[in-house]
Amino acid sequence: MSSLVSHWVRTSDEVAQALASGGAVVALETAAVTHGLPRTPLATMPEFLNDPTLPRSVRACFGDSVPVHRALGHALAAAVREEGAVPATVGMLRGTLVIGLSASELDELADMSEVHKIAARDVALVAARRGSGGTTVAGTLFACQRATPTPIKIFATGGIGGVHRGYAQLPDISADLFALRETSTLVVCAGAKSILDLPATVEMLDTLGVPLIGLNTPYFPRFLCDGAPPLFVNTSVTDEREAAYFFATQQAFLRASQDSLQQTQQHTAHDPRGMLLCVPPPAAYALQLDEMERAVDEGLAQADRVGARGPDVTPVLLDAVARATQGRSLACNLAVLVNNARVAARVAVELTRQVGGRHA
Ligand code: PSU
Ligand code: MN
Repeated sequence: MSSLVSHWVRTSDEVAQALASGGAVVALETAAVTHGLPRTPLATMPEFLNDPTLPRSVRACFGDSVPVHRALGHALAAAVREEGAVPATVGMLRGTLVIGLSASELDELADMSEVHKIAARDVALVAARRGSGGTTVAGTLFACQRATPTPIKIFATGGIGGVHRGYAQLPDISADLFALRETSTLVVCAGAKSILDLPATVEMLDTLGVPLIGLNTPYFPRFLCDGAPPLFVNTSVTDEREAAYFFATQQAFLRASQDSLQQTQQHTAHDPRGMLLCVPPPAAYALQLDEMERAVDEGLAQADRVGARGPDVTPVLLDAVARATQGRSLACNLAVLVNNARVAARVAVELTRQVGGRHA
């Protein structure tokens, strides 16, 4: 099977074969690899390395001398495989948007000194210069829709981007939010990153009409902190099977309504297409809200000092928060990313089992 659509977008053979046979596939982003994590080994976080709840194949990725960011891509792929799904790690290598990076391609991306942070807008800009980089949620959703022979339906990340604090002065709103509305993909996340203005982010998701489903929680999680009032999801499900059912139903509705629109020759570009499955951070790692807020304040001051703007804001904040929490935010960030990958894989497997799931 030739999965090469063009030299701009390439779906790996393994991912293409899984998609062709209706198998479980989970897309993974790489902006967290290239821009979200320190490029140093995990030695300072023994509690994460020794966590008995992690599959051995996942823990094995974090060797003593492996930089965290390099280990992460492998760990997420391993977590997805443990649950019986095929990982489709997305990233750009020398101008090609690759859907299903191999282990060596992942290392290549992690080791590059000049990497871009690629949202949907940036895909063509970076490709034009044959550049490389990690895809954000928005960039990865762009890729999900263009996978061959069928789009990828399930995608795992840590925390999505959203409305930044101080948006009234400077409207920094992540392209992730708009991509979520436009792409027919279920995104598994721990809500939006704690560094954001979360009430404003939830309002924006509401305005855009992105459905928020909580996995065993009524609250919209705060990435590294548990959810709490007044931020709620729209509905909550008890397990991955029910999450898959909700998503399959949304997709069936979309197909049915598109059919009837076509029959009457109407067009609409404004159906909400995506869905957010919100998973709280694993309890053993979650940070307290007041501690998180103090750390974010330090991060914001730091971002201000270095004059961070645009795509640089999120990495600067994440780094400052990690230092302010003595690395505990980092351990939690990793736990969240791995946990979400596992949940996403279980949902993907459930989706293949459910009637209509295959074509959802
Ligand atoms: N989740 C993490 N770490 C990260 C990100 C998500 O645990 O670094 C990345 C995602 O790729 C997300 C991006 O799309 O941060 C948001 O960046 P911005 O606010 O510039 O849109
Ligand atoms: Mn931004």
